[in-house]
Amino acid sequence: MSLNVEAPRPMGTAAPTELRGDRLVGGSLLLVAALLFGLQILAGHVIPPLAIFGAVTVVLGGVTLRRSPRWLLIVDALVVLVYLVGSTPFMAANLAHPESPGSFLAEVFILLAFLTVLAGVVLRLRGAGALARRRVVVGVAAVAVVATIGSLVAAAAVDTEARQDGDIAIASDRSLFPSEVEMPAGDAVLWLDNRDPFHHTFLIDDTDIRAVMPASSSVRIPVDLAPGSYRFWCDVPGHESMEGVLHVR
Ligand SMILES: [Cu+2]
Repeated sequence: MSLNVEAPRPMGTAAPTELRGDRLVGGSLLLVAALLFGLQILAGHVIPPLAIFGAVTVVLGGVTLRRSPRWLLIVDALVVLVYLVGSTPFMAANLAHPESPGSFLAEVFILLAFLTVLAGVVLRLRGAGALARRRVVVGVAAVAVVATIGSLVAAAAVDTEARQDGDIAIASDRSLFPSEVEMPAGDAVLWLDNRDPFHHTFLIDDTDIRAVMPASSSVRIPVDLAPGSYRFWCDVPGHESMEGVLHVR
C-alpha cells in the first residue's frame, strides 16, 4: 500500500481536478504529433492528412497538458477515434510488414500512443489513481520494446539480392518510381531496388506480376513481356503516386 501525500494548498487555491492538466493524455498526443512529423521526414515529402492531423494533435496535446476539462478529454478521444477509423487501411498495410521498420514501427508507436490517449481519458474520467496510469505506461513501453526488437530481427533476416549483368534496374526512392523504363521483349530480369525505409510492392498491369519490396533491400524478378507499354505501380494504400510506364521493345 502506498500513501499519496500532497503538500497542503493555501486556502482558496485548491484546483478542481479537471483544471489540472493531464500529462498522460497530453504527452501521448504530443508524441503522436512528433511521430506523424517524423514519418513525413522519413518519406521525404509532406503528406497533407498527416500534416493536418499532426497540427491538430499538437494543439490538443499542448492544451491538455495545461488544462483537462471533461469536454476536452472527450474531444481528444473522439479525434483519436476518427484518425484510427480513417487510417485503418494504411495501418493494416504497414503492420503486416514488420521487416520494414520505418513504416512498421512508426505505425506501432502511433497506435500505442493513441491507445494510451484513450486509456488515459477513460482513467481520468473514472477518477483512477496514479498506479493505474503507471500500469498503462509500463504495458505500452513493454509492447514498444518487443515490437522494436521483432522488427529489427525481421529486417535483418530479409534476403537482399545483388544486381546482375543485364538486369533492368527499377528503384523506389522517396516513395517514387521512375516515370519511364525501357527494356527488351522476351525473357528478362527486373532488379527492384527499394531505397526507402518503407515496404513497397511492384505490379505490372495486364500481367500477374506482383512482388513485395521490403524496406532498404533489393529483389530480382524474372519477366517475359511482349512488346508494348505497361503501367507498373505500387498498391500499398497511400502510395498512389508510385507508378511508371515500362516500354517493352
Ligand atoms: Cu509504395
